[in-house]
Amino acid sequence: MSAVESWELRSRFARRLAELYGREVPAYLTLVEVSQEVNADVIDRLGADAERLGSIDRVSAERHGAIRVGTPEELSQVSRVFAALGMYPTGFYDLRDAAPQPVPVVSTAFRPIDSDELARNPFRVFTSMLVSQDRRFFDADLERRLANFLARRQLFPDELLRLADRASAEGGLPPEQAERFLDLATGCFALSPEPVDRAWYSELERVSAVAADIGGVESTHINHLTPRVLDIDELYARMKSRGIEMIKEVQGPPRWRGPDVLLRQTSFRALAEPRRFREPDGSISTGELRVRFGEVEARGIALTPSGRDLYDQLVARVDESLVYDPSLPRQDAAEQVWEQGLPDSEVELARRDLAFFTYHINRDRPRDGREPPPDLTGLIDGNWVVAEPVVYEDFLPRSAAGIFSSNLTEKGSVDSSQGGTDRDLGWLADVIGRAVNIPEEIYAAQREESLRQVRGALGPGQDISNSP
Ligand code: OOG
Ligand code: NI
Repeated sequence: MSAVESWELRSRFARRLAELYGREVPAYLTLVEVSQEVNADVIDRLGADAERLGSIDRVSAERHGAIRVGTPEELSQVSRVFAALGMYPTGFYDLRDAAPQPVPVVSTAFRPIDSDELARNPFRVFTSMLVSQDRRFFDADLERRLANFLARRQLFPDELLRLADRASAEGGLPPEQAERFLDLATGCFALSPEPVDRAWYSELERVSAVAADIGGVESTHINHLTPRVLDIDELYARMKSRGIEMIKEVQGPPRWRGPDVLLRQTSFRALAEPRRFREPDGSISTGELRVRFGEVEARGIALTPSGRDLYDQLVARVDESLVYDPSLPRQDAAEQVWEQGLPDSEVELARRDLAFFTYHINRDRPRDGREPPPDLTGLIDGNWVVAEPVVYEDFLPRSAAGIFSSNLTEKGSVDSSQGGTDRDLGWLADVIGRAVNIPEEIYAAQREESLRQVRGALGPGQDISNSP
């Protein structure tokens, strides 16, 4: 029998996690059901246009997960598991000084990079690591006790790591080993039945509920699994009408008449789940924790660095207008700002180099004897090329912080008189032992490759720069 390749491992792993999470958090199944209803309705309404940012097969299967680990070593181990699945660290997110609430973690996303891998299965996992060295959150004594606690646990068994390394080296695993690998890998993300040490958990919770969820328990677990939906406002309304308490708003760009860009997300509040506790007197009791929740997202077009700058300016403008008029719903304020600030068509986003597209020769262009113009704007305007939007495959730090904080019950405590601890993409790469990809570079390379082909087809003398 031939090997199970890494893309197939990834798609089977994503399915296994979904089954696990559906058993553990049944509300997840409702979310998936409603997402699928909404997607089917959008396809009925818009036909092929609905698939402009991904085929319905890809979108229906698409999920992202989130996990949280405690130490650099745990992060480097989980990165070996993800590498076996063809998922590589991409992007660096520092949530420690995030508004509305700082969270003592830095994060990256493990995801496929190549477009054909993404098309096969785009499963990605937002992965956060506790920064217990950060004095704004943890004093030296707590840091030391956290380090001791975390050093005693092993999240990923040796057998799993060995199989993972073999899968990475060989691009897959023989069927039997693949099965074993998937059993072990999925098992690592199940909620642990081990009792939680009440006093220790509560002490960490006073600093940060996320710190308690990471460093107060014996294992990690999948925190949420997020389906992709084609109309997130419709989904939000339908969930509410089913009586499910959603967070206040959709995070990210507003609903508006122009193209969807980046990422819009929303979630329902974490549900109370029964957990066992070890009380200070040694007895075992049952209680509950609210940690895991449901999230859903709609993906738009990836923005170029200048598009992203513009996006950040627009967000700042929305924030300002809400300072002047706090009674305004954020959606309304943002929609106004968007209409004034962002081009409302794909072609204009392309012409102004605000969003990423791949370019392809327009085979339907009638031959009129003209020579193709030398620049990209000319090629777009003269219908020589068609532009296909590049989907944003990453995350937004502000939305991530919003999602984290809307699900925290305890406020936590931050001592801002203390300095932070430096963490950046390079530091993360050292910890993981492999390069951390920069999202914008991946998108730019895709665009560049398409332009190389356009140049080839139009013949020499075409010096198309990739920025109009
Ligand atoms: C991660 C929160 C961020 C997203 O989609 O932005 C996130 C977490 O709660 O661990 O998942
Ligand atoms: Ni998420």
